[in-house]
Amino acid sequence: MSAELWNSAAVVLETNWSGDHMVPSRRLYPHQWSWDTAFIAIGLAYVNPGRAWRDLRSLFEAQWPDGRVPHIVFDPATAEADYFPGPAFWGVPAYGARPANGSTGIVQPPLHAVAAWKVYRRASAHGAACVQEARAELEWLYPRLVAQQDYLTTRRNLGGAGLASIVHPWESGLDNSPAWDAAMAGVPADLSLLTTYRRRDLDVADAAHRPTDRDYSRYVGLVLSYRAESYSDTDLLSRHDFAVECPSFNAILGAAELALAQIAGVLGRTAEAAVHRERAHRITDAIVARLWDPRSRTFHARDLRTGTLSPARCVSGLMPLLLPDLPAEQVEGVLAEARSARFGFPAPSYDRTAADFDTMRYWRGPVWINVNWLLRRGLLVHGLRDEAEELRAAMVRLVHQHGHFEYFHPATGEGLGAPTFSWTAALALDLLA
Ligand code: 9YW
Repeated sequence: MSAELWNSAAVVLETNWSGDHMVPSRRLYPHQWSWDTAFIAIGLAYVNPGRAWRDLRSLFEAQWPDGRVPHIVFDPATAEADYFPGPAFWGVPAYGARPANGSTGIVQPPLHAVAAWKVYRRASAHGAACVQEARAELEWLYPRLVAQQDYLTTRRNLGGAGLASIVHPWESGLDNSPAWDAAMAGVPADLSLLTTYRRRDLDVADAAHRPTDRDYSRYVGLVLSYRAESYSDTDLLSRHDFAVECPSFNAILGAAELALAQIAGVLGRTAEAAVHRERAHRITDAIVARLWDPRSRTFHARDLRTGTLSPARCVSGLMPLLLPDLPAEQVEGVLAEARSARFGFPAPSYDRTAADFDTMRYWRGPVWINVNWLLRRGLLVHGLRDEAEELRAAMVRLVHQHGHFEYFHPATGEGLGAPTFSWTAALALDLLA
C-alpha cells in the first residue's frame, strides 16, 4: 500500500507544480498560498528538495517591507476571473523581487520556519550538494523568517500580551471554523457586496461544502475595511470589526521560534538561538494565560473586541500541543479532548457532538490532513508515541482509501473538495517516510 500511495502523492506534486511555485489545486486555487507552501515543502523534501526551496523563495520574494508574508501570491499567468478575490480586488502594490506578482494584504499561520528546518534536515539523504544548497537557502531565508515573526509579534500584537491577532478568518487558514462564529456575529454582513463581486469558488465546488454567502459577504467586508487604510495595523482594534487570538495560529508562531532557534544554531548565530527559545517560551505562557479555559480543559479563540473566549471546541484548540513547554495540566487536558467523543483520530475540524457539526462544510466538521499532521507532531513533541502512531496510521489509511483530497467526510471518509490537493499529497509522503 505504501509504494502505491507514495507514487500517487508524487504525481500530485508533479501535476500541481507551476514553474516556480506549487498551486494547492489546479482548478480551485490557481495561485500560491502561504501556509500551503510550508506543508508542501515538507513533502517535497523527500522527492524534490530543489522545488521545496524554490517554492519557499517564491513566497518570501513577495514579502512586504514590514515583514508580513502575504497569504496569497498571485500568478500573473492566471486570469483575474479565475479566482475571487483576485489581485485587482486586493489592490496591493507589487513588492519584492517579483514585481509582476500581486499579493493579498493578510497573512496565514507562519509555519515556514518549521518547514525550512525539516527540508534542511532531510537534505543529507540526497547527498553533499543538496546539503550545501540547503545551508545557502537557510542563510537566505533566516532574516526573512525573523522579519515575519517580528511583524506578527509587534504590529499584530493587538492584545498587548505578545500573541499575534488575526484580523480576518482567512488568516487562520481555518476559514469558516465555528471558532469565529461569535466574533463574526459582530461583523456586518452586507449581502449586496456579492452583487458587486462574484464568488468563483461556487463555479468549481459544491455550495454545500463551502462557506455561505453570508460568510462571504463578511469576508469581503473585512478585506474592504483593512484595505481602506492600505492594510495598516495602526489603531486597527478601534476601526476594524474582527480581531482574534487563535490558539492554532499562535501555537505555530511559537513552534516557528523553536525552529528558528535550530536554524540559528546551524548558521552559528548562538545568541539569536537563545532569543528564539526565550520567545517561544513567552508565547507558550501567553497562550496558556489567555486562551486556556479551565472548565472545558482545552484552548479557545479570544475575541479582542469583547474580551471573551469563543465557546466552540475546535481542532485549533488542540494545536498548542506543538509547544514543548506546555505545562502538564494543559497537555493532559488537550490529550483528553483529542481522545474524547468530540474528536478522535483522525480529528475532525469541529466537535462531533456539537449541534451544528456539519460533516460536509469545510472547517465545520470535515477531517483535514494538515491539522492532523500538526496534531501528530504535537503528540510526538510530548513523547506520546503510541497516540502519534495511531494517528499516523489512521491518516495514511484515510488517504490511501479515498485519495489525496482536500478534506474528508468525518464519518465515511469520503473525499471532499479538490481531488488532487497538494498538502494532502505532500504530508502523505512525510507520514510514509
Ligand atoms: C481560499 C488553499 C487555501 C488554504 C486554506 C483553506 C482554503 C480558501 O484554501 O482557503 O479561497 O483561500 O481554508 O487553509 O490555505 O489551499
